[in-house]
Amino acid sequence: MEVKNKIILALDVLSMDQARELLDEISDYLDTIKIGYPLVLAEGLEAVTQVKEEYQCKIITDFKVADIPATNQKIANVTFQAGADALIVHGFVGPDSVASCVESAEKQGKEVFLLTEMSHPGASQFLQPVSMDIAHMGVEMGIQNYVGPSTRLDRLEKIRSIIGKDSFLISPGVGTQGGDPKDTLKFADALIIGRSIYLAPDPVESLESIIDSIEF
Ligand code: O7E
Repeated sequence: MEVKNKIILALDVLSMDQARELLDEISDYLDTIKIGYPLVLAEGLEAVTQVKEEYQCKIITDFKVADIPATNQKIANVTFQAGADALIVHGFVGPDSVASCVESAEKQGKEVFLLTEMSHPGASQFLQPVSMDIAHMGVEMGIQNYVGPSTRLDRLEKIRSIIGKDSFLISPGVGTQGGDPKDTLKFADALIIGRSIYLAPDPVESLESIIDSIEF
């Protein structure tokens, strides 16, 4: 997946009015937007369809899908039918659950991102001990796209070494959670950024300064 300016906006606002107000200002800098539970629970799955159509961008839906295969497949089918280009899936549920999303994606010409380790402090307790195994599982399954934390660069580097240089790795945790954009891009292909942009007093200025910090 190609990502303009190597930045994926985490559109974690709670209404389409807020989403449009933000995107009217900054959409020229972006071509890939992540939409997850906050906006979809507030406005419905139509939010995915609307943002994609109105701003002509790729949508990665972040439902961190983590159910049995049959349920995962229904979630994936409905999400892709709403226009999502990619779906983020948890790896800890195992290969059969992940495979059901991959199957749905392949049928519809869409993509799956496998979530390995998360960026928040609590991820160290249960997820971290298995996150490299999840990355290995992804490689065995032939998965191309991964998510890993910008808040622990030693772990992100390990994930990159497992999945190989040709896989596509996106990384949340930059800015508000403490990760550094440029350092993260030593290992990741693109950053997922939310609050540092949408809570900034001037989102355009914030986004431009992140882009400058990546380029120079
Ligand atoms: O901290 P922010 O505001 O820049 O937002 C980060 C976004 O990335 C937010 O939507 C959050 O839910 C998501 N995220 C993490 O912060 N950490 C993770 O480990 C994983 C995700 C995520 O997006 O998961 C799927 C990619």
